[in-house]
Amino acid sequence: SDYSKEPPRHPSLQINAKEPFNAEPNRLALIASYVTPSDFFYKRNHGPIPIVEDIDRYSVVISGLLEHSKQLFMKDIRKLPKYNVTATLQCAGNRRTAMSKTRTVKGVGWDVSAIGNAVWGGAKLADVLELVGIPKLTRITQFGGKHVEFVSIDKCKEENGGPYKASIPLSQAANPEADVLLAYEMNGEPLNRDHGYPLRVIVPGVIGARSVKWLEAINIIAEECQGFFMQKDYKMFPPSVNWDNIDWSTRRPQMDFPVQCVICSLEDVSTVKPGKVKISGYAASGGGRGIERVDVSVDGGKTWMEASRSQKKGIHYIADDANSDKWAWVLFEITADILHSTEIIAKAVDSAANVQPEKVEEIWNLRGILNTSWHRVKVQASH
Ligand code: MTE
Ligand code: MO
Repeated sequence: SDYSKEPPRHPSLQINAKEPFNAEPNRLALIASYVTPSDFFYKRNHGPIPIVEDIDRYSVVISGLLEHSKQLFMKDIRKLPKYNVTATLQCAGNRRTAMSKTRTVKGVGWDVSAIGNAVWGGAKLADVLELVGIPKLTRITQFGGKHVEFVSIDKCKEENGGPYKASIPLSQAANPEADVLLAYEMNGEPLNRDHGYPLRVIVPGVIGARSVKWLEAINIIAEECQGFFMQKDYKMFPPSVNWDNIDWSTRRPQMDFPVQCVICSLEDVSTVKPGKVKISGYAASGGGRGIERVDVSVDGGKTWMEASRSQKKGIHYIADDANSDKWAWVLFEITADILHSTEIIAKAVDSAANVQPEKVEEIWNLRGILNTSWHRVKVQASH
């Protein structure tokens, strides 16, 4: 594999793996703004970053269970109505390092910043599919039905040098309200190479692994994608499953991400001056479920206070359904008196009243995905 032509990256990123390049911002940089600048947006790759030089010749071919396949160039995709969707992307491996502390798991280590919130600009996949004769759908059916597979141009070791791929149900892909995009912009700029230039899929509310970058082909298929990252990775197993008794076929590929909440204003462990301490971070849930509440404890979980939430930098209103971005995280904040050394905990509740597991042990899994356990940081009070 050729890693000699990687794009430049911000020097402050914490690099978790060099080749393929995997990096995340530090905690404070992550919550410095509601919309994450692309420089500070985590980068999660499985191979070298592809180079697309001739943008006029770049195309996406749609084929499979269709009467006629169709080749779309960038100009065809740009002709479709453009949508800007604010959506949080989270890697299923976010907070894996902490899960590994209980019992070792396999995978790239991540602290708490394998997540970011961006404004993605592009065409709705539902509009694109209409061009090949697939009518718009308005209901999501989870079982049965066809699937839409996304194939990239990158080369991954796990696919024996083949491209990264993933699929979602056709009922989601063809539903305009699911806001699945073929995105060519991130935060008002053309996508950069790390994030999928010139075109990527964005599947809001779903683990990042299904938002395929450097899209080259879309296949309409009868069964879900059989690629490595759908069938042999990114599945949630119970704690009893280990590498000797694993049967990948017993679980379905993970799609929606569960409710998550992280304190970013403090490292574990932090030293603070006794007195008022600001505690802030992010909370997000999958499937378009907004955040209903963020609870913070400064006495190790004995008592809880509700934090304020915001979806716009600087304006600290409690977001209500009417003006909240349903696919996006909320930033939370609370100021508390910390007089002694203690453990600070944050946990969120989503709009379906889903809560987070208290202990990481309860959700430990060998691939180290979906660590959504209560987030804890120890603070030492000292003058
Ligand atoms: N698409 C391709 N083609 N190759 C990849 O390695 N990684 C996936 C997804 N799409 C990947 C990909 C994973 S696991 C995640 S979490 C997101 O991209 C990360 O997107 P980002 O690097 O833009 O943050
Ligand atoms: Mo990921």
